[in-house]
Amino acid sequence: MTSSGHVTVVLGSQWGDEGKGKVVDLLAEQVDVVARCQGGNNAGHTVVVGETHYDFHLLPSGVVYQDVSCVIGNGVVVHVPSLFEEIDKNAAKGLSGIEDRLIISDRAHIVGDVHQTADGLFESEKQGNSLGTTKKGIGPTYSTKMQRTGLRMSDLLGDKASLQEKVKQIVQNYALRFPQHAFDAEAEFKRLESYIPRITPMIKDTVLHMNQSLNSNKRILVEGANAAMLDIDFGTYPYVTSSNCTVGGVCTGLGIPPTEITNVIGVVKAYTTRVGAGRFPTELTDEIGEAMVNIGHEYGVTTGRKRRCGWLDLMVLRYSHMVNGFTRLAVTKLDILDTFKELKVCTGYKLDGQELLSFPSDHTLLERIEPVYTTMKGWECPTVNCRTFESLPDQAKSYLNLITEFLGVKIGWIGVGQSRDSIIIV
Ligand code: 2SA
Ligand code: GDP
Ligand code: MG
Repeated sequence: MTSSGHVTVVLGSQWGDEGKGKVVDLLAEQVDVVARCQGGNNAGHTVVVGETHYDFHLLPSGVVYQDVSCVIGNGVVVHVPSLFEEIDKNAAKGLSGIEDRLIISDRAHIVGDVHQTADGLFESEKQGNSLGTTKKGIGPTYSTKMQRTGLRMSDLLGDKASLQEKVKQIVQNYALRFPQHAFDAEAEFKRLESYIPRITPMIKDTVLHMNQSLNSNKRILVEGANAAMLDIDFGTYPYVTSSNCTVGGVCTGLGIPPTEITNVIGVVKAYTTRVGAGRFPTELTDEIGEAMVNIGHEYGVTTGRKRRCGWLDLMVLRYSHMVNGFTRLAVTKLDILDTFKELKVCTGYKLDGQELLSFPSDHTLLERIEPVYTTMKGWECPTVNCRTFESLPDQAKSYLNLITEFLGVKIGWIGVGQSRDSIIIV
């Protein structure tokens, strides 16, 4: 191993949709490789370049740069027809040669249609207690991976009879679990078989590729999906996704050593949002929360679902920083707060009158937590044209300084609009 480490990681610090796509787009201009390490097409990452809006789900957002090579790592779960659709949609928008510069790990697990069906069935059987998944088959696919009955990309390259047998086993398991549903193992196999000619050239040993890239001093950017509070271990379990969205997922999802990671950028939305079920302590169910939804256009990129909004929660960020060790923060959507008269920031939690030192593991406690707020005056003027920290209104500077001081991490970027150039580089 001769590399000195050139890996920058971009991670969501809250409940997702912080603007990771925009931050990756900004940084991808200076790198050679952009890689996804976990999640699947539950993710929805937006990149806005001039008049063109891109929404990426499986493709790393760096694909907008023609000279960047893209990696879908072993930790990602891939629904192959959705990937093809995404490639075609973006080719129609003018991104050329995607298939020539995309490689997919031979160890990545395949999301079958059967997993997506099962996701929907598990959700409907929970009735009022559903998790609010994206129904993209993420949980069921990671479950089969852990049960060691999953299908991997390498299975598409091998013996057809063995592939057919593996598909049959997975489908039969779900047929036993959901006898009311008509599953068709043969149709599932035929569909998978039909993807083989197109997907085969993209399937590679990405562990070797990533390590060769490191050894030849290539600059690598890792694009995290979902976020710390949705992490299967550290998030608000069970209202979480099924992968490690925190920094550990980078190593296990790509096969690169932790010592190669030089920068960990935490993307922080200037307020809090959450889509799907599960509580968050600073949620606003009043007109202020509704104003955040409307001004911030808070609707899911994958499902179109409305995102719930609330005040910025520094207890969440401190916890997220404990797990991830952020070296810099990218604060996004500051402009969405431009019109608010007053802003609150959560700086502590109380439970039965006692101060909590960290984020609790028990989700049921979240409804009893009393957030301790610091109230600040809003800046009530546009920030969209600000391009330096100094040019921001004083109250906005104080808001950002509070984040830095509370966490002890510097802010490197401040988002003040959707487009690529609406950014302050500090
Ligand atoms: P899943 O489908 O099993 O991963 O769902 C489990 C929980 O994880 C949440 N989740 C997300 N939260 C925010 N953004 C996500 N991506 C899309 C977006 C979401 C969308 O970018 O807007 O379009 O609705 C995402 N993906 C999963 C999910 O809401 C469940 O709470
Ligand atoms: P991701 O999943 O973290 O990549 O975030 P999403 O793309 O799901 O959602 C973030 C939304 O905020 C997208 O519509 C972005 O275009 C938008 N966005 C990102 N940064 C900013 C910003 O600084 N200001 C504004 N107004 N919008 C932003
Ligand atoms: Mg998103």
